Amino acid sequence: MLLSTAAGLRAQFDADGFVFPLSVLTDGEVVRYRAEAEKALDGASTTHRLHLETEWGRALASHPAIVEAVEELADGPVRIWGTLVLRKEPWSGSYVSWHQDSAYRTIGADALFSAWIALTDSSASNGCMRAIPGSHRRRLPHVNAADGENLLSHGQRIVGDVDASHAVDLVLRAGEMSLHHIDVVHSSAPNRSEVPRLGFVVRYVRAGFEWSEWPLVDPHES
Ligand SMILES: O=C(O)CCC(=O)C(=O)O
Repeated sequence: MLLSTAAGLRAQFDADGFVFPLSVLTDGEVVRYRAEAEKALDGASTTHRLHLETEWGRALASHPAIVEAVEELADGPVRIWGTLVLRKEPWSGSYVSWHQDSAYRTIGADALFSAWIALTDSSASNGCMRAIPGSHRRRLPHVNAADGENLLSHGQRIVGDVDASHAVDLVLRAGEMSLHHIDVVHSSAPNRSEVPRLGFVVRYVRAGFEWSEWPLVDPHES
């Protein structure tokens, strides 16, 4: 993958609907943000709005290395739309069903970019994100089918069978991130290992995007 240039990053993203791995945090930052995320979770599997409610959440979502990569992809300035932490305990059945992020947001295909930042190593054995290359070109019907283990708030899942034969494991080391398109089909499996999996997700929108439900944050003003 030619991720070292903005053109390479965009070409890969346009072709697959995701890019990874991009190294963004130092070891010290991983230790700090992981401790903060664990504290905010307080034993839960998910928590959100951390960029609005905590200083560390805003700092992480505004991290220059992360924002620079997203702005290269967007080819212009972005704003922070949302943040989310997702944790899987060792040996936990928590999973994420196959879905497109657009299923639960009325946002255009070209407006939102997600960064999934690994605060622990994230591998096939502890339930890393999986994505289907090229699946971002078509929006698919979804149904809400929440169950106790699905980490998605409404259990959103694609209707019918998903052909996952070409799915890619987005394997990341702690401190690396992947970027994904709002329409890429993705999921993650339960944690079948003795180590936790912890990810901090930031959703960015292009500057100028109209949104009135909550404030959009300029990462350059943090
Ligand atoms: O963390 C996961 O396993 C899935 C995350 C996800 O669905 C997302 O960031 O859009």
